[in-house]
Amino acid sequence: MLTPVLSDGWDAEQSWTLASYEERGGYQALRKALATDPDDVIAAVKESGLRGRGGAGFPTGMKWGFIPQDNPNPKYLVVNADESEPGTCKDTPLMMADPHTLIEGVIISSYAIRAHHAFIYVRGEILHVVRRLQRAVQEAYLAGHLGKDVHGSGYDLDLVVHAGAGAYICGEETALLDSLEGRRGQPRLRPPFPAVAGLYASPTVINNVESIASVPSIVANGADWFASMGTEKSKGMVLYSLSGHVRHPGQFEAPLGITLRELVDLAGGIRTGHELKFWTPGGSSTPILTAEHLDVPLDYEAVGAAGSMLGTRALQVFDDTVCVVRAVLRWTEFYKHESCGKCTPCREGTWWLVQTLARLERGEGSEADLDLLLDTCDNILGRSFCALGDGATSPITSAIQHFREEFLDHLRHGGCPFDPAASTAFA
Ligand code: L3W
Ligand code: SF4
Repeated sequence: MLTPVLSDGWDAEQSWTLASYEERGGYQALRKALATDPDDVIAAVKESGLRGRGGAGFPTGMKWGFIPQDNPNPKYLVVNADESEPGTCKDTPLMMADPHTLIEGVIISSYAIRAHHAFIYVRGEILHVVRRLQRAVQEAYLAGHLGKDVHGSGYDLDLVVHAGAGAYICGEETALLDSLEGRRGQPRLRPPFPAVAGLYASPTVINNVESIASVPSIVANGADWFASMGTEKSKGMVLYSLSGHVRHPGQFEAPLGITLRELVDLAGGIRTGHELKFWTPGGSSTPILTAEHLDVPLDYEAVGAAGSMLGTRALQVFDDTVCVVRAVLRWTEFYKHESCGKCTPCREGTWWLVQTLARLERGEGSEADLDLLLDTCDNILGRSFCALGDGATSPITSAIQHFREEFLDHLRHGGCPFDPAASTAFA
């Protein structure tokens, strides 16, 4: 196993303080970057193969390269810290344990794209994280890492921590921008992509917390070092969040391409006396997989070929005590609740999905309801304005694909065949 990069300092005493971060070599990458041409920093990130850690895996350096430098408007960097995908819980521990890695990444990334204003858009509900970030930003200003003339380089940067108001849709990048501008968060039409017309209609890079936190180590150790980890097209170390029925749930840093079997071993195995039934590779908006897929390398390509998406590497592990119909119903209720209402397929479709699933789960539906579910999904997928609608269909279609008989068992049984008391996931 390789040495952790992102989580390396998490066990240090008071790891979140500037003193601890600097003791571990923090802000040296910033000094190195400031002595480098911004275009060379972009080139290094491109060569490293870093891909966005927020779910889509879009190449980070390429995104930075889209910023039109001949556009006279200001350029902005926005960090998407609105982590709220069910099962996803990697950015919050990173920001709590090591906020300065993120801040150093923000400064280097802003310098590279020639931005002088940056924002971290963080979930308002996680007040402890908001406070930790604000304190760390204050420390960075006092130390001269932020503000006017950073380290005498002539480069100025202001960084604002902005607390959102708790809507999942604000993790969608354009809804996030609307929210940051003070409006109700709803997705915008793309193109134009934010790189061309983003915050205040100006060129804007939006990256996930983990993507930006990976930048200092790339600058410090070089693109080749980063590219030496992972697989051919999915490079680097990442955080995997294991939750559910493993003995020791938590964050595990490992290279892209590790398998769930290896990660479950690191997490102490499936709880005693039970077997893996199904799991999500990247949160609830990625199609579920089963024990058949334990040896699929967790990289963008292999998980895609297995019929799912790597997403945010939120590995929710469910054992044989869990009713898949109930699990899918719970996720669908989430999407119905979080649908922003802008487009009809998602606003109406998620409501109908919940009605049909709930009927099946109670054992009151009919076999035709499975076709109705698939038909409703078909009318949402690819017809919704943003990825939320598409994501809502993934757990349903994949659960019917892998566990059709279990849906029918509810009808034969006249209710859930599982003893709810035995299912701790939904107790
Ligand atoms: C300029 C082009 N920029 C693409 C940029 C685009 C964005 C990035 C990826 O969804 C996924 C979603 C969820 N010129 C560009 C361009 N870009 N073409 O590249 O874009 P895209 O559309 O592929 O994905 P997305 O809209 O960023 C993200 C999935 O992640 N997901 C959910 C995660 C949830 C969280 C959370 O809780 N906050 O992260 C999990 O799998 O379903 O498919 O920046 O602008 N020609
Ligand atoms: Fe809003 Fe859902 Fe349409 Fe996205 S797909 S714009 S969340 S209604």
